[in-house]
Amino acid sequence: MSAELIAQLHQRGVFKLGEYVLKSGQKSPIYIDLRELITSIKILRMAALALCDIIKKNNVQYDYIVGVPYAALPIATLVCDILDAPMLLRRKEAKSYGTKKLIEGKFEAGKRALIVEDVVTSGQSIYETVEILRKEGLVCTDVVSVLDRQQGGVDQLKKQDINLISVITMSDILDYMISINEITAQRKTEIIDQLATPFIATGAENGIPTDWRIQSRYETTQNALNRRIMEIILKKETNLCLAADYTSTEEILKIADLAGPHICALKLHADIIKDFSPSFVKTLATLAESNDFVVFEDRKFADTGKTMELQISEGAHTISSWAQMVTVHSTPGAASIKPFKQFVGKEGSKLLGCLLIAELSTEGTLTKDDNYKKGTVKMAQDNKDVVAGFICQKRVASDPTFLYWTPGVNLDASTDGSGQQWRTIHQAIVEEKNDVIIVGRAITGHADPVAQLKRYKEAGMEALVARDN
Ligand code: 5BU
Repeated sequence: MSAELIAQLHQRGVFKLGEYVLKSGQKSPIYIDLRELITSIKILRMAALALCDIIKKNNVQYDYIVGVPYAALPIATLVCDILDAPMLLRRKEAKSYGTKKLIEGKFEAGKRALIVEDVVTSGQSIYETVEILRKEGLVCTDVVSVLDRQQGGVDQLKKQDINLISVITMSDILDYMISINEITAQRKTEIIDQLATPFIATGAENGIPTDWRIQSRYETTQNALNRRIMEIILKKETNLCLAADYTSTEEILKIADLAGPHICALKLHADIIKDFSPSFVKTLATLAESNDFVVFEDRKFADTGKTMELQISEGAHTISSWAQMVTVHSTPGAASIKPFKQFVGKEGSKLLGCLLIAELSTEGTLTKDDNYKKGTVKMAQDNKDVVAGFICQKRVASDPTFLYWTPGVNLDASTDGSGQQWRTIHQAIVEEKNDVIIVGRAITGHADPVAQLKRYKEAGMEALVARDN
């Protein structure tokens, strides 16, 4: 059954050879995205049947079946259907209303829960699920997965008394690729060796300290903007940046006043404001000072050095006279950074630093390209005095001296229908390892923005603490 599954997956182009960076930041010579499974119910069923097969063959005992969220949920559902077994659902975030339960479904403490996973790398996601189930009193000792990438998952889980059985292993896939002359036996050995090399997801590769806690980073940062932001995060316990995308100064000042206690930064698009004026930025600066937040202009500079120099200091907005931070595209190359350096510490300029845009949140963005991101990171690394960090979707560098800011966050919706892609705070912070969440319409478009500000502030900080402890 597993041989047929491998052949079917291969036919669909699920195995991709190349140079990939996994969620953990680890490099991988092969990428296998089993999420493509769900677009073919036939293959999904085949995988589910194979899972049922190993459950029976190995006489795995269970009272309930639980999928590791989210990718394994459809397959866990099919497994339950085939075995006629009761399913429980693990939530990634507790609901903010009602029962706040982390496990949905009826269960009795002391009974056995069997975990279903699609792909196992280090076993970390499985362990997170097991921990939650165990906290609820369920007995959790067995996991079945479709694919084991052979990256130490089995051993890591063993240490936690969890037994993992998989339908297919990376070796099986590579053997299949050898059999159809896609790779050589030598290449297989190289790939298996590379995957088995222990990985520390931290920056140790660059000899950089590996502590990601804001407190430690605050103590060592050399960058003026990061010092300011981290100081606020620690003092006000908020990693929330509000995107105040209103077109009138009245609305912006109103939300700035309400948001003040809950945010570390207020982000503007000055060019969408109808009645922008020097008195507006003056009032905003007073609010920022009394509430302790940073004023951020999301200008996304991308031009010749000279033009950007004029754009930041002249024209209707004279951005450097009021914004403490701005966004800059890396596309112009070295010109991206130079003009901004001279404004940090310059008389009459409020600029403390900038963020480079490594990856946009929009559907179909061309910034997904790995070389683009690498080039952006290199540019930042060479200019740490002015570049404080990145706008990204996943932490783009293993370097804790930068801060990673991420837009595309909404707890109640996944898209605005105009190309914006939203995901949850847990995903943005815990899974994708960003530091600051940039949230707009989830707050500004809500009937009760203050309640939302509190909700996003609390969830943002909770995720940050959970990620680093
Ligand atoms: P939203 O309402 O939460 O979608 O607002 C997100 C804000 O972040 C908005 O001001 C965008 O212009 C900004 N943004 C973004 O959404 N995605 C990006 O990749 C970048 C900026 Br860069």
